[in-house]
Amino acid sequence: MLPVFGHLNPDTDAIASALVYAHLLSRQGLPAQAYRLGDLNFETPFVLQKAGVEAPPLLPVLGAGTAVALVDHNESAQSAPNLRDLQVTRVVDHHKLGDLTTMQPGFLRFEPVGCTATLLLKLHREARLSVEQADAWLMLSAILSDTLHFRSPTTTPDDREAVAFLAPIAGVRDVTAYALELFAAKSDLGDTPAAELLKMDYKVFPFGEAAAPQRWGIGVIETTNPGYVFGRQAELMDAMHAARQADGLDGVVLGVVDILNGTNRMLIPGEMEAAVVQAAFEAPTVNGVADLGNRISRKKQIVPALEKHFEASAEARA
Ligand SMILES: [Mn+2]
Repeated sequence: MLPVFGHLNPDTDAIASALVYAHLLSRQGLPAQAYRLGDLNFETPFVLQKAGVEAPPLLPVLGAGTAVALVDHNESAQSAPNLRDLQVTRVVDHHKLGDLTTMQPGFLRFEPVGCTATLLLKLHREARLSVEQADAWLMLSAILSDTLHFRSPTTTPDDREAVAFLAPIAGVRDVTAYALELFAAKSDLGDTPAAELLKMDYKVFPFGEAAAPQRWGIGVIETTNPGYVFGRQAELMDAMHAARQADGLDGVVLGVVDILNGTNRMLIPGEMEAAVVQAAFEAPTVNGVADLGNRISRKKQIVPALEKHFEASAEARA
């Protein structure tokens, strides 16, 4: 069985795409099994219940050389800890290419669309396979989640078309109402400890050149209720300081995205982060918060600006 998995700190796309891709490969005669690389967030159990699908099991430790398929990520810092010893044979992803290498020629499908599930629908069509109802639920939900129901600048016409195609198969009559249910589930954070909130949708990115490498942890909380998150600002700041130290990072930031208004106010725990965010985004930090306006996409707006900033500072040093 080919293990198929998405990134650490999985979001709905990472889980749904692993399940759908494993099912698609199995239907095509390549037995595959979906796994997850961490606990589910608050939105995904709602999606799985609607789809009538069980959560995939946690990825066990895989022996060196095991063939694996990746979905919704490709960078080793966001993957299984021993990814470099594994044999990546397939990747379906919509993120920038990171440090991926393969031992053999592989099946790689990368497109700058809003969601991995949009690419999985294309793979169904290219294979001339019908889409089953549970898979339609999973893909539809992942696309609505990743694109914030088309509010994210990562949204493409392909994502919109995929949702229009999948909704009747899933049996969703009112996509807008379903998206709001999804966002309500995502925003129901309860009394989750701050350290968990920080890491719920959190990725580590390497920046800069080899001579002066930087590793930053970038978390995002997408919510319809940002007031709740800012009510816990002090605890979150403590959790960010702790994560920076424990994980040996150069910076940690946490974007708080107001889903319905399409705005991002980022929590900035220290002076170093504040200086970088000022330089990269021209956004001053006031009382620990930098207003990034409508820059709500980590992959399309936050990470590229930081990458550019650290490249420019490397050039300035050279
Ligand atoms: Mn995704």
